[in-house]
Amino acid sequence: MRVAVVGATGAVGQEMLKVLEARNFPLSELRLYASPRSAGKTMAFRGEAIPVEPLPEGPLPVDLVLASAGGSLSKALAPVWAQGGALVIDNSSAWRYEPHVPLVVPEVNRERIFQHQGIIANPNCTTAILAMALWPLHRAFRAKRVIVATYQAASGAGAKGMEELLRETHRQLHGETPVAEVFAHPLPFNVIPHIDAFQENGYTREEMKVVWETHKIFGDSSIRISATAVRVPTLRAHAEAVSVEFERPVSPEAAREVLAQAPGVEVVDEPQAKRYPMPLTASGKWNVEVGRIRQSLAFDNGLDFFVVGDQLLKGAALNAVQIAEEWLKGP
Ligand code: A2P
Ligand code: 11C
Repeated sequence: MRVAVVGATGAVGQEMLKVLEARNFPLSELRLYASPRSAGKTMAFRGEAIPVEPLPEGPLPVDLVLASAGGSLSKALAPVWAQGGALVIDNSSAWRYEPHVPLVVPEVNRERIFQHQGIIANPNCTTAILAMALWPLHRAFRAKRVIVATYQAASGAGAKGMEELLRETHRQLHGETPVAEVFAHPLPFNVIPHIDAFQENGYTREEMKVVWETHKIFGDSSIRISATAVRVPTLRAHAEAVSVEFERPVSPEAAREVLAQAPGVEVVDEPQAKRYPMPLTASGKWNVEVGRIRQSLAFDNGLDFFVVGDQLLKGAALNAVQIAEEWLKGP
């Protein structure tokens, strides 16, 4: 298995290398691609320094492409890589909404992997993290309505977003006027209810991605979903406060039992011991943390809970590598 990571030097690309190494992915050759700006760099993998190559315009000499270098690049080049014989697992939003492109969280819709026509899309991080907790509950109790408010880390805006948060925090602590280039406003000591572009319906594209992608991954467009997506000054784990109305009766105890059996989910729900999901504890973890599970005061058959996942891992690199692993295992 010859593997390419496109966008290897980015926030997600760097995690892809770490995940491939940590999970001992069966690859015979690894090629790393980025922009010409990264020419001359090397990256460590299994004790070797692998050169970062400028991305060529044509096909890549590999069997699997893990791409995370932005939507416009994937839109133009993913079909070229696929026609060259590689399976492309694309982390951008370029292909997610094409009917013939599977959009996959393996714990939810693994079977879709085997219907690919050369490209498989990796979901938006906010959606993937929500899906990990919502899917097992949906299977057990049938979700009717979902209301979610997010607390999204700087890493969602890539390495530049993380750098801006650290740099501007430092500047602000030293009395300098903060500058916002990546984010719409200075992020340190702030929260910004604006991620991606505003749509005609008043929601942002990030908020609509949660709706569109959850429907596609679950194969069920009947669930009514509303989201408010908010950027907060954390580095790399997204948190989400979720309220769900179910068709069937539900209790926090029953939900905890279901979630305790769900792969990729860790129930962290001992409030009296100050144990609940947090970016601080979820960062660097493969599992998403779910807790604060309680009966809704607003809905009959309703639950409120809090889910936190590493945006760069289950929200991006880990999910992409898991799709590749499942593809290798076969249907
Ligand atoms: P580079 O580091 O050379 O700019 P992030 O989302 O963290 O900003 O990362 C984006 C990734 O996509 C980086 O690896 C970046 O490489 C890569 N990238 C951006 N533009 C291109 C391009 N035109 N060709 C190849 N890689 C690109
Ligand atoms: C953010 N969720 O936190 C975005 C980043 O559709 O893959 C990922 C955007 C996407 O800013």
